[in-house]
Amino acid sequence: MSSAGGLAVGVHAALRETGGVWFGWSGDTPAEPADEPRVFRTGKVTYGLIDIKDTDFEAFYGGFSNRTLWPLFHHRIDLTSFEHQWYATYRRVNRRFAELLLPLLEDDDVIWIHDYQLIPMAAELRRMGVKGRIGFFLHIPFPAPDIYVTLPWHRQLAVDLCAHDVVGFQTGGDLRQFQLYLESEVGGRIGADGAIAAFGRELKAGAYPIGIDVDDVISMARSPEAKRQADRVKATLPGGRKLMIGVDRLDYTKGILERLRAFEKMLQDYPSQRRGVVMLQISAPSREDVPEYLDMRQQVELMTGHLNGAYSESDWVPLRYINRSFSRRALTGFFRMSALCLVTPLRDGMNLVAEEFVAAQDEADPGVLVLSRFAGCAGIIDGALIVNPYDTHHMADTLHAGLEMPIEERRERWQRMMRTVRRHDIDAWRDRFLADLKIRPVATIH
Ligand code: ADQ
Repeated sequence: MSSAGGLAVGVHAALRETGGVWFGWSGDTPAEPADEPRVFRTGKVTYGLIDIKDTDFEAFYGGFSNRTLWPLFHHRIDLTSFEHQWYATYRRVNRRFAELLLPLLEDDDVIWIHDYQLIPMAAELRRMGVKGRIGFFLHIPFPAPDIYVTLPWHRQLAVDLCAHDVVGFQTGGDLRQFQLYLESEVGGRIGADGAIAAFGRELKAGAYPIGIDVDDVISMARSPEAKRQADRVKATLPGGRKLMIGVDRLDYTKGILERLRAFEKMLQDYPSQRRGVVMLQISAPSREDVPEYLDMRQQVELMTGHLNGAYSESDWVPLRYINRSFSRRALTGFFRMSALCLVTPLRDGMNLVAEEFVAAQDEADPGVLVLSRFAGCAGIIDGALIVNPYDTHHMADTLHAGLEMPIEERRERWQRMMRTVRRHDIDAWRDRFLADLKIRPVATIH
């Protein structure tokens, strides 16, 4: 897998073990897509991959998915575009996905659909006569109803969500927003255990926080490749200089600018930290055809230039900014040698980087996690230093405190973090969701 992204990492880890059919976009956008999926098998997983027509791709993916649903669901109405033609294409592509999946289905198949690009797919399958159990998991946050209703098609997408048997969200907060919307806008009713009655259907909605494959990350972090990568960085940090790290897709939801501002403020307010610390920000290029991402990249580049220009000395540069993706092994090596990791999204479904950082640590000398309260995983990980990324002063103080934290406290916090990351790992997520999906809801609402 070459792209940096939490969905692919998480879902692959879950499927590798149980086996099943992975059905999705091939990554290709030809002028004349084939009429059937390309099917092949690797290990226990059968892949059915389909192309998206070049002329549909822009509106479906770069348009409705990433310039309408993505910003809106992350509370960025200011960056949201509402285009009827994008929406029409989004529905058409979802119908085609359903049509191409249909011949591969057997009667007792359980279908699990992932993320905001495919909200209407189950409703299309139902229209084609599919009666089996269908679940949906939303990897990103669900917005507050006041924001969600700015979407001209909010009702239609809610009907689509309710065509599933189980709808999963990352956090209890996301689940509540969805329930509030159904109750206040469309006369839906909420029963015990997440039961919902809406649009003439009954379903279950729940919170299923996604996690990581903890042992896989541990073994990557201890691998020779991770060590080699870490040693290369260590060789550039003379005299016990500490490394702080940030790793994300270059996305405006990740709070990268806010993080850099806090780093600058820390250098300003705590001159004793200067020369003693280097920040490594690794931002994988993402959605580069979307103009808002280009803007974001330019702002980060400007800020990097400013920060290094203002604070560097002849033998010390505070910020290393890398705009490319690394292998997951290399990342775990960097995590393991870092004294502190900054995960500061303005809004984020869960955030797997935070969990990967925790799992990659050396338990004898673990690093500190500084975590935004707006990451879904802030409700899961116990032991991180929680910050508000809009509060630059407090974040700067927290960075200083994190860098100075005594070893006993680091160990104690890390143990708590690791316990919670393990309890909510990828297997727990998959098993809980599938257990709910495979049983018919017991609670009915009248
Ligand atoms: P993402 O927004 O992509 O995921 P995240 O959960 O942090 O965010 O997952 C990113 C994944 O990509 C991690 O496994 C990370 O290691 C990898 N990655 C990030 N930057 C990288 C880089 N520079 N090079 C290589 N790999 C990199 C979406 C939602 C999240 C949700 C996940 C899973 O936005 O909120 O947690 O799905 O549901």
